[in-house]
Amino acid sequence: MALAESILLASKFRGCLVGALLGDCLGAPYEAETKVSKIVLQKYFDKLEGQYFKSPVKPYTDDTAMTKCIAESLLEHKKLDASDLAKRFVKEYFSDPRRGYGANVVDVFRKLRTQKFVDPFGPAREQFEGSGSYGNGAAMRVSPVALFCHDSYDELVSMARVSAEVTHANHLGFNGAVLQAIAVHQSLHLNAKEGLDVTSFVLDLITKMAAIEKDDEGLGLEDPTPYQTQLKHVKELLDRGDGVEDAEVVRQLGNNVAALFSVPTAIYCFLRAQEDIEGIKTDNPFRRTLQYAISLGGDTDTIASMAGAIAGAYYGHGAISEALQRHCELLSEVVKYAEDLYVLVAAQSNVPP
Ligand code: F2R
Ligand code: MG
Ligand code: MG
Repeated sequence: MALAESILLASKFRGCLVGALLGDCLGAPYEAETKVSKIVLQKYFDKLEGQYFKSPVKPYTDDTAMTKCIAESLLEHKKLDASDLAKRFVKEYFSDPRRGYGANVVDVFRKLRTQKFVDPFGPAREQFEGSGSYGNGAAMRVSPVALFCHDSYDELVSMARVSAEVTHANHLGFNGAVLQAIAVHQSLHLNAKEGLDVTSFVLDLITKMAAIEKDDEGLGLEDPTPYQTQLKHVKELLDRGDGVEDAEVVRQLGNNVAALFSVPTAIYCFLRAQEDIEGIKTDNPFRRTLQYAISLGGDTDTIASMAGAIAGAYYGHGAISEALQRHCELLSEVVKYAEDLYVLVAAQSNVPP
């Protein structure tokens, strides 16, 4: 790989994790609001970007706390070690529980601690009377896996799934994480200077999810290909351009804590924000992605965080406003995780560090 390409890739690694952090920190104040006024959000972002605005740091939530655990585990072990990951999730939660964790995932942490991590997947399988969680908690934290597996698609798919299964045993929970990881991976491999073919981006995701959802054929599901169905809705909405009302986006794609009704939404936000969006005044498509994701309401921190990870991996760190970044708690640590992951990946794949 030429030096210029390696500089770009390093910037994409930072963009991905910083993008996820910004979505979480800036989206968190609006989490669970039904709909967020675009006018209010415009003022919020303008103020944060303003030269003279000094505010307390915007705290991160569980999305970033768990992303941090995955990054640290991969950096230390240079592979995905499910027991280590489980221990880190548990330690992180019990040392800093007030980060807005999912209501039920906390039961997994308690059980893991009680059984002393003998079976890191066991407690997740017991959730919801054995059906497992379909929440988006595994998808929201998966970005470091996509960076770590930059060079290997097959490894990406299996590692994203295993990282998810420590807490999310339901096929919708872990496949949501796999889809989010694939979307970040696609962004990493595209050059923003060449422009994005949004249709190809979605069609590629549909093709890849077809191979993954094949595994669920024996489950007797009402819709055996739920993520492909949602991604087809994403494509239909994109085909209709800027005229689609927010209410319709939420009705078709969802904006809640279920992975099925938030991961495709985050992908749509990134793709729709390639073009201007009515009511959002910025020339910066990264900022547009976050502002639009938050404006849809619902699970704003998580949808903005997932959209931010995909957008940051596509545009790179240089496209993200420094003024917005400096409001976020944990920024320097997150940048360091991205840099260290890049060095690790470069060392393993003959890329200039
Ligand atoms: N928990 C929140 N937000 C609540 C408000 C926080 C507030 N701002 C505050 O600070 O207090 N956000 C975080 O949770 C989401 C990720 O959740 P995760 O990790 O997937 O957790 P869990 O508990 O496994 O699933 C979430 C809920 O989904 C429903 N659910 C999941 N599987 C189900 C199943 N098989 N059957 C029925 N329901 C199921 C449950 O209601 C779960 O509690 C992110 O938004 C993160 O930001
Ligand atoms: Mg959160
Ligand atoms: Mg959330």
